[in-house]
Amino acid sequence: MARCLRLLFVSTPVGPLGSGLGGGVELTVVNLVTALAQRGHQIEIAAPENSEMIGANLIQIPGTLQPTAHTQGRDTPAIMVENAVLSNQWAYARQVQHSYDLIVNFAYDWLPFYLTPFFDIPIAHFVSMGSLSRVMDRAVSRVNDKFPGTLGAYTQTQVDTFPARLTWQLLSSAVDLTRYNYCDTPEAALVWLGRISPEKGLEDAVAAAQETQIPLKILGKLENQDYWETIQRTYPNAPIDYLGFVNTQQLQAIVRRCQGLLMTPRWVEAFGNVAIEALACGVPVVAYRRGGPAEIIDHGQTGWLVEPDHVAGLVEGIQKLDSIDRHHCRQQAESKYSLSALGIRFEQWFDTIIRQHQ
Ligand code: HBI
Repeated sequence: MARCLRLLFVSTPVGPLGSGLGGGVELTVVNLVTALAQRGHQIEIAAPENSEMIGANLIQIPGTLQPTAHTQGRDTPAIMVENAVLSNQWAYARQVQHSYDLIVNFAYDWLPFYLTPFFDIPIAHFVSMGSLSRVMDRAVSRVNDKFPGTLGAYTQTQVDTFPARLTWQLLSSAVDLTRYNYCDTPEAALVWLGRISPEKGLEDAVAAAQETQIPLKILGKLENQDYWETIQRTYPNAPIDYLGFVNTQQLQAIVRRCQGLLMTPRWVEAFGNVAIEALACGVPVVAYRRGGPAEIIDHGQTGWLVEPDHVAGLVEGIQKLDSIDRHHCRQQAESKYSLSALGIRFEQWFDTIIRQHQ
């Protein structure tokens, strides 16, 4: 096992850890802290104030939250708000950098990529979404050229959205299986998980619920109120039930009792952590064949991959859910998405970066 690493994680600036605003990357940070601490590494996390995480050494950084990149266009400029928590996080990181072997960036923002050459300590950049803007593509490419091997991502389909010449470490994702309880006898209900925002395509899942009249439970951060109200107005007869943003314990207690999870990404979902959370409960997934879910779901074995943006395909997949072996779904989560395997992958990536930097 590698020596004990002293790691500084700099979390996403769009929201405090535990708020749900950071979406899948929050879960990745939580899982990584658990997996790497189990391997003897020391981790501290510089995160926006009001962050909460059991068992983590949090450094609460004040300042204004960063506007989310996934709502901007390809020509959006790099944004720096007044008293940005992003700039305060990186001023702190620069100040304390010599107490660490490696800094790990989880922000999908221009500043940390631009600052990398000005740091003495190496920085690993975990990129949590596909390509969204030219300014970020350029910032990511410059880090790739000056510090090859320091770009990490979830999946091949995600990195395929970036300029082809970049080299990436593919790290996939994981779930803490001890937090998800398998259920063999579901109720007649479906579930949809995620930030309620247009790129997540919730309207298609609601349309499928209206067509099948199977109750659909909806869980996640209500990020876009107008979008949510439009969906409700468009599908007045859909049997839907919005249960808010809940913690993992409450989420799995609801998900495990459902027949299946619906995934309807409009964008190239970098991974889709909700898919492996469902599998960990034995819940099969009906997903658009797009982005991370297309790499995670084994068609016909752990769910059904359907034609993107076609509600009819979702309905067809829903009607075939009971032919999927739920126990096999749990087994796939255990064999492909365990926390210990995640810890080893990241530890090897970090070791390589530190060795190359010396
Ligand atoms: N937007 N500007 C910005 N920075 C982030 O780190 C960021 C984001 N939007 C979404 C997001 N992170 C996470 O929800 C995804 O990476 C999962």
